[in-house]
Amino acid sequence: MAMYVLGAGSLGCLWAAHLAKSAACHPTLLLRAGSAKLRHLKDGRVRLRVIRAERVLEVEVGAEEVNRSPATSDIHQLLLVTKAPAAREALLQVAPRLAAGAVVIILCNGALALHEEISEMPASQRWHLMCGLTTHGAWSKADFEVVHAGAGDTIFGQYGAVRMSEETYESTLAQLLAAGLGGRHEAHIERSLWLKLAANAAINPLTALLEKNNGCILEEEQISRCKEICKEVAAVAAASWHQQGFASLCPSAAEMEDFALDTARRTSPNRSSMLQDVLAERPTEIDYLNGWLVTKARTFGLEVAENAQLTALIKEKERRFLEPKA
Ligand code: KPL
Repeated sequence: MAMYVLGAGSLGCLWAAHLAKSAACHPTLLLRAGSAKLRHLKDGRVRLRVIRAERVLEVEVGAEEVNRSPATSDIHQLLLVTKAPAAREALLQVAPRLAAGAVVIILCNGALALHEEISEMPASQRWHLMCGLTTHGAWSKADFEVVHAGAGDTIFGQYGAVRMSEETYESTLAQLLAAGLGGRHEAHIERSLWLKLAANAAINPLTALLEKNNGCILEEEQISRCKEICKEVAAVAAASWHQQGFASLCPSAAEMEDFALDTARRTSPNRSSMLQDVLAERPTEIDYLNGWLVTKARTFGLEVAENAQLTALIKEKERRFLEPKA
């Protein structure tokens, strides 16, 4: 079965390389129309290099421009690994190629916010959405060359109103798990997505503001900020779950804090993706993490002062490099 990977950044290359190695499916990387990375393609293929400590994995995978054959509905499985702010536009480009009933696996940071955004796209009514979360840390050394800096885990689950058949779900999951990047099915994926959101809401903006690796979250001052952030995330999660009527599965503030600190511990030498974005002067994912929480909190009449302040500070930092200089 062909698995298309939308997004050729660090996570996209990491997944494409491991999927190719597993031979459980044939991955094809989809590149943005007009991407400068297209120049590396030879006969519709590209060589990926993944560096993990002393070991180097080198494999060839298929690669093509996202809208190469716009008139055909040839894509049945799509792993979405773009940056959250780029996901909607990328999906719009690929939409004509997605077959009815195609499985779209959202494996981006900010998956809760992104799932909400994608569900509002009319075309998404024809797709089956799966969500995943991964705590692997990776960064791009060069085009198609990735350093797999922190081994993490990956969890997948069905999420959304349109459910796929058990058979489709099981076969998609088997291919993803064969990649060997950890992974298991989670019946209550929403619970894990909130835990991951708490980890990203704490680690990403704090490391980006301090310009330090993930391990800095384990310093005393940052632990107490992490606690406050998680308390606010848990309050928004509780309000959201209460509205949906199954509040008993909602993770507590203490569980969120444990998860965030454990993630910081396991990925301590890593640069968070937000720190990488800031250093490369790229737009960050803040609107899909703390920014989304602030908006959500408002709809429930809740105050999330710590998350609001972090959102404002990251936006201020972004403005300094994104706005044209006078
Ligand atoms: O998801 C991450 C990110 O950097 O965006 C973590 C898990 C924090 C790893 O760095």
